[in-house]
Amino acid sequence: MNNINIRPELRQWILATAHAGHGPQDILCLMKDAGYNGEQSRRIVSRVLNLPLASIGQPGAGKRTRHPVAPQQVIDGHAVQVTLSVETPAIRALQGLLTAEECDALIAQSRPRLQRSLTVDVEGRHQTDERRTSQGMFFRIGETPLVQTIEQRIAGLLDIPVDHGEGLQILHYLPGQEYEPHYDWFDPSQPGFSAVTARGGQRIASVVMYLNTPEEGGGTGFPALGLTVTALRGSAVYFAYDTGDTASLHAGLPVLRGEKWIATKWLRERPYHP
Ligand SMILES: O=C(O)CCC(=O)C(=O)O
Repeated sequence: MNNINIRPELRQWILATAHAGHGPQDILCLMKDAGYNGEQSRRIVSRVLNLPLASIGQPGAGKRTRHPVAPQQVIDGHAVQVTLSVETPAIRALQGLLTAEECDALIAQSRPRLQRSLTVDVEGRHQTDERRTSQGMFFRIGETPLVQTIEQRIAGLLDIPVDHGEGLQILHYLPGQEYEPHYDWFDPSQPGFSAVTARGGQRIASVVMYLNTPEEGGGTGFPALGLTVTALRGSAVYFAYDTGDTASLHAGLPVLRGEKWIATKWLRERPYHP
């Protein structure tokens, strides 16, 4: 390792890429695309960024969330019950994450701003997509006192700083609308991967909060596990994943009667500054 010879241009590129917000994992992927050997890249990145070799390229190199522990977590005086736990992948059904008043206020504040929901294509561009037929909108981080309160509650519950979160997203589904099975992590083999992970790195966990109770349907399904979490006002499902974790496949199941409102929080391994 001491004899490793690193070209000055490569050293400079690694430092600039790290400075732009990419973690060691992203840098390894880019080096792999450029034809570098995996073990050699780990040693070079470890040396240039002055990080222990053991922490480079291993799962969990970025910040991870702490999974809530049953039966209850109290965050700043607000009690959240853990009513279901799956260990692999880590999934928790959480009761009482939001109060009824908070749910109603989020619906009222977001309703005038709803637009057709989008997905991210393989190039990292936003597109309308027949697999996702809801309407939605994003709050900016800390946009309102209520949004701030919820962001801080999630950060406390999962032990991850608020700035690792993407803006809170509100979604509204009518009967027949759904989000077909998908992953929330970004696929490193897609050409748009570096663009979508340039800020904040990879997604590591999601929290889907139910703002109302649909009359029928509209749960969140995990088809690889045969699990459906029922959408109940004020409750939520939290799930964490590694890149490539196929068990985290999930879907917003079609609403059969009534409507469904949710708030989604996606969390990144590093600070996400829009
Ligand atoms: O609607 C749901 O229950 C899940 C939503 C979802 O998977 C997403 O927004 O990524």
